[in-house]
Amino acid sequence: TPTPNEVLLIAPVMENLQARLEAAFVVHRLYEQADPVAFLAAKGEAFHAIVTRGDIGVTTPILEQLPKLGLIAVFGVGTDAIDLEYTRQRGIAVTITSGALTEDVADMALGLLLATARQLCHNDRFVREGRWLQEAPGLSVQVSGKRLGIFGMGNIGRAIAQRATGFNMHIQYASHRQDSTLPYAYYPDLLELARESDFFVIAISGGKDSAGLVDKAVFDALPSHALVINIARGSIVNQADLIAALQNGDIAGAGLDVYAQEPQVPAELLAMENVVLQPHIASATQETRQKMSDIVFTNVEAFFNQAPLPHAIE
Ligand code: 8YV
Repeated sequence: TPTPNEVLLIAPVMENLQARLEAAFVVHRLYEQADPVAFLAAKGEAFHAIVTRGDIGVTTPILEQLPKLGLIAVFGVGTDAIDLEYTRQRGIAVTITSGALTEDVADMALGLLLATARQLCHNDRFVREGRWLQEAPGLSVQVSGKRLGIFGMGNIGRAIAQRATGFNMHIQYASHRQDSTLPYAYYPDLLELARESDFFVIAISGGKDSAGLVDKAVFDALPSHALVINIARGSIVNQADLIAALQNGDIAGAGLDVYAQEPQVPAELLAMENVVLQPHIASATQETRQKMSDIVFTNVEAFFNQAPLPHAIE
């Protein structure tokens, strides 16, 4: 019997990964089907592996149309857009690009913090628009030495803390559990952490357990001079509460890479000078995206070779 080698691509990934997949397997692009439902009904049986992105995942109705599925290879680390209870039940393996993007996402957290506090984007506009010729630039906010609250102490949270150490910041965190090997102050209560933070960085995983955890109560607890940075998932923040907190002056600014409904960014945020906006690109460096591509390919290849999957999650 011929080895099944058909891969379903749920959303576009890096060009060279698509090319490598196409050279080795038969690839079908779900996002290019005029009628995806009819396509899956006719063809669903053929697919043993799918490739998708962390921010897109795959819906359970699609998985239900793929009775032979054995692998979901995720281009990213987030699994919040996949029902893992369902995949476990069916014995579908899930691989992620663990380790590849930690440093870049932590770099982006610090970049957003510096850009927001030191008003880099605002002042870039100030220079480009010729306003420097007419008036003096305003004063910004010091970063070094401040109290940094990190919500989430996984690999990315740790990498952020490590960088913040170089800025002599007082690092403290809230997380589902304390790690006593870390030299940072642990707050079991998120609101306590918020009260003691000049900067508040969100670095926990997305998903139903963390949905909406950063809401009005957190914004009220933060000092009014606080800056909020999110490099994790838009779903963790109640976006309407965030907008209200910025409008009311309950917090002083925000640096965001992620949003509730990407790529939609609310007009209220677009209009605010004290908000720095990025289009979900924390992991989007050439180096990291290449590593992510290699990891995805390696896992798909291992799967079809019936070899152990190097990046499977439990
Ligand atoms: C990527 C991400 O932007 O790792 C994740 O979960 O959200 C990001 O690294 C995404 O997966 C690729 O589009």
